[in-house]
Amino acid sequence: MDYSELNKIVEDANHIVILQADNPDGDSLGSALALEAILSELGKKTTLVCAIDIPAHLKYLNGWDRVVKEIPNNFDASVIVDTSTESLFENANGTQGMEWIKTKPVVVLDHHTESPGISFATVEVNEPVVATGELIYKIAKKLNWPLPVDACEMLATSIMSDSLGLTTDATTPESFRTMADLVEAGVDMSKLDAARRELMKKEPELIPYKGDLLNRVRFELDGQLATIGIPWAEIEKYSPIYNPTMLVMDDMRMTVGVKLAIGYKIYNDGKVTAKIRCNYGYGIANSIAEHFGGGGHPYAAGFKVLDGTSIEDIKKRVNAKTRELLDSLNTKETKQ
Ligand SMILES: [Mn+2]
Repeated sequence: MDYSELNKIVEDANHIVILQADNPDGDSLGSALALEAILSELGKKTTLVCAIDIPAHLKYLNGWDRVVKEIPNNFDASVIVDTSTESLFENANGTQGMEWIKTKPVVVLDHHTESPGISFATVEVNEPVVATGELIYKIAKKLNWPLPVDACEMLATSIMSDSLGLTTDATTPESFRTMADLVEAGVDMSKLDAARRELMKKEPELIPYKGDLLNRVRFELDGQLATIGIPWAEIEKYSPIYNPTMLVMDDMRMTVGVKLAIGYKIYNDGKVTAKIRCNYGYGIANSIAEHFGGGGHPYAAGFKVLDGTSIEDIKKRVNAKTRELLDSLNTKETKQ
């Protein structure tokens, strides 16, 4: 791919909107901020837009507070980062701003190669790299775009975020080479990581609460499934400062014998939500979630039950389904 069409759109535009979907993460925000730095260096005006508040854990990325919720009314082109799924623009779809986007050139930069695509895109660049940040680096090199060190920091953050520190399946030698180039360009990984860790620090009251939660973890299905239940009083008290389930999810998964962990939240109106996380080799989260009307990925999925079924009944049905799915995995293993 020569990126010439993309280059032409950027060259012809003065004011470029950089758009993230409704699920901002380290890659989408890092990519947006990197593009902002690169395009500014090219003399362009940029506006960063995301219809959803930037989550607290991403606020160590300098510039997150420049992201606005509304699409401006005068600009020349837009760049959508890290998505090729129109339904992920639920909050913007139907707004006047989104109509403006559709009347001007739209560049999509993404790495979700299985996604349906954006119907109103002028140019879609969707390559099987580990992060949109890696793609932007590749394009910047090819087009001789400037790469100021703040842009490099954001690209490094994108890559480390989506590759979970260069450890996922989708991480390639090229991802490592890109990271090496970025470090050579002046990115200080220890400084970036210190900033991220600072933001991960927890409020003191969460520490004894985490102890309570750990005491309440149940091991079921012969220790293959770890579960935790969070009642409404705790959701109300702790959710504003931390997602209770996530306080113990990693501990549950990092237990010998455990193949998956499920966190249930029981709301005051009877609603029950389940968050499912699976360990490597046991990617059945989406199959469980879909059985109960939810969805997600093999290793991370979730569902909601709104019809008032009791938590005990839900757990019984989930355990039965989980047992069935784990058994069929075992059968497959034996056959090999
Ligand atoms: Mn991504």
